Amino acid sequence: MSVVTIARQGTIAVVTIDNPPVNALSQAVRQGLVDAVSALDGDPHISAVVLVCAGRTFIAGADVSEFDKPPQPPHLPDVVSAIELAAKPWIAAIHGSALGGGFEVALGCRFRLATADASVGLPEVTLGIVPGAGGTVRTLRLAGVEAAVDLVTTGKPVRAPRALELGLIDRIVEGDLRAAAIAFAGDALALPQPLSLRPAPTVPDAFWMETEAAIAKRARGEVAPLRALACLRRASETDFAAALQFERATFLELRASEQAAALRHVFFAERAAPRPAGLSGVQVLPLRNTAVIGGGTMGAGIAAALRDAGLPVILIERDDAAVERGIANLRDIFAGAVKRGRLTEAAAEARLAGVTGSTDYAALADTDLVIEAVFEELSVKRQVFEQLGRVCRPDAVLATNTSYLDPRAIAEGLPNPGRFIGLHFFSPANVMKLLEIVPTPQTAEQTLATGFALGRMLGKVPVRAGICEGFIGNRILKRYRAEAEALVGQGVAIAAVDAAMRGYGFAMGPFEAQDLGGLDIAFLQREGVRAAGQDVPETLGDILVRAGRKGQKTGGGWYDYKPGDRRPVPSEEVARLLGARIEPGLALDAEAIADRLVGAMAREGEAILSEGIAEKTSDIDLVEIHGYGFPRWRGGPMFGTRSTST
Ligand code: T1G
Repeated sequence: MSVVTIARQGTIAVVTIDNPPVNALSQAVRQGLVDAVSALDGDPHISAVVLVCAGRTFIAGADVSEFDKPPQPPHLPDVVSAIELAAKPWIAAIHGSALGGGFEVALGCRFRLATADASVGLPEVTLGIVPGAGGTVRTLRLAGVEAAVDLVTTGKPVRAPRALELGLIDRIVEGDLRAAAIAFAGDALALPQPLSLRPAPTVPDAFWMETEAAIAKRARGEVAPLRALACLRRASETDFAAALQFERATFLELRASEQAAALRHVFFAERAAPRPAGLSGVQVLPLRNTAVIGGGTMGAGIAAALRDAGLPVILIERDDAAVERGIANLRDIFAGAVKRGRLTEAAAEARLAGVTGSTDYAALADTDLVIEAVFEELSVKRQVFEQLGRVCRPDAVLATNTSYLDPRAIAEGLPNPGRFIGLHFFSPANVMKLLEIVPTPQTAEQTLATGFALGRMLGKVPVRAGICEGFIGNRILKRYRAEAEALVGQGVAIAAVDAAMRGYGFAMGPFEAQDLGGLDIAFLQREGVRAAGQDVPETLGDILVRAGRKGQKTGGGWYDYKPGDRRPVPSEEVARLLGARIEPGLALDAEAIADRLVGAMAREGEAILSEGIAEKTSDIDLVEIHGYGFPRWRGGPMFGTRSTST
């Protein structure tokens, strides 16, 4: 079955691409398009051509799975040029997403029509590359410099209404897209000039200088956004052919880069994570209504995530005042989304209307899924599950959001333990993508599959984790922090460690991050383990917490902070407090510091893998990227040479 077919309706030809799942521009699709141009240019009965796609979306881009192979002709720039300079005008009819090469093909068409919920974009920089088929050169001529810079260097798609405002599309179509496009093509069209023949807009040098500085600050070592900007400047300041050649050369160079390989690794790992091969075909339990026990920061965040997915939520707290506080936390979350333009007022009200506050567990008699998010104390959690075991249906999925306690201890004595599972959300739970799914040995496969189905419904990156202290992410975080403290103990300055990890691509170094989150959280966790009789050596962080230095919230932690100023200042008190524990003498440059810390993460990842706590290295990479800010364009601690595992 050809992936590109031609139908004729009067004098209008309809070229349909049908290449599931997302009509990616495989070699066969590219060849089919070139053949269609030849066939239709030679057909005297045809006056115009409509390009549509079958399935759920317009062309989603070049076929990312072909990037590891040498490019095969016909090359996409030639395909786009053939369409653009065809004797008959082509009209792109866009539904779903026209992304990357898909939007570049649409830019080769004389007109672009789209459904209201469609989006267009050039996400290439998110894959470590730049557009490779005229996206920078044509977008700049179509929508101007600033719009092109925003679209190309951020990689963020725009929805049809915004695309129409920017001139990226010509019309939003209601109803049947194919019919509307055929009707549009049948009108006497005043044909605009092909984009390749239009003059390029220019801007003062200062614009490029300022934009480059802003992107460099945001990119933190990621290469593609800056190279995309260079392509756009070429597109503005040289002729079309020269700019197209420069763009193509940049694309081919970056396509072979380590950062592009890392970003492709993450792209495919993210798409594999929500559907583990071992669970395909396992029946999922119903997820129609939910409940959250605990309306604090985590509980309210989880409830907000459930509401964002359209699921009704019963929010249970211990008394009316706590219920009110929980509802108020939710109201604040949605109000913040309205303020940031992510929700309308009406949508925020609807989110809140779907939450029922209660102190009565009997309200959960017919709830499909209950997520416990109460204080991180075993006896408190066990009390919650003792009540849930009494009032909930035997097939209701009961989950704990614990981050450090053993789920087996929490579920001890629970009737029907097969329906119990750990669902470890990361704060803020309605924003952070990572969800660690932690089955106990008694968790039924159906319950595990339901956990992943919930992850898909919430738009999370779900990763299965085995039971150990800290599961995958917090266990690696503990190792990362210990290695950072070891460097300080060997004489490396605290600020040098943080600067090195920011230079590696983290938003913050390990010590700055602890000051922001609070040193006392991990301190209390260590104290709990000590109280249970385990020997946990005193850490440098313990010394600081015992001295009252818990981080920004106490005016000082690893650093000092001036009142009202969150900028970290190296602390003489810290030097005094830790002096006895520091053997000066180790001098490491930033790269060596980063190698030490990322190497420690990778070694802990190897242990996690060998113990079966994680199923594959890419899962560990996803945990670090989506839970702990590991720079995405580095692929994760296990990616590439850092991991010896397959
Ligand atoms: N190539 C190959 N496979 C792709 C693909 C692509 N571009 N996009 C998606 N898939 C697969 C994906 O792996 C999954 O496979 C299935 O399709 C459904 O994807 C020359 C060089 C389009 C918004 O970056 O953003 O063009 O797991 O789960 O949530 O300048 O896919 O089912 O086997 O994500 O509905 C630029 C990437 C490429 C778009 C749909 N294009 N894709 O989201 O489905 S570079 C992109 C997406 C380029 C040119 C350059 C999303 C989507 P499987 P999914 P979805």
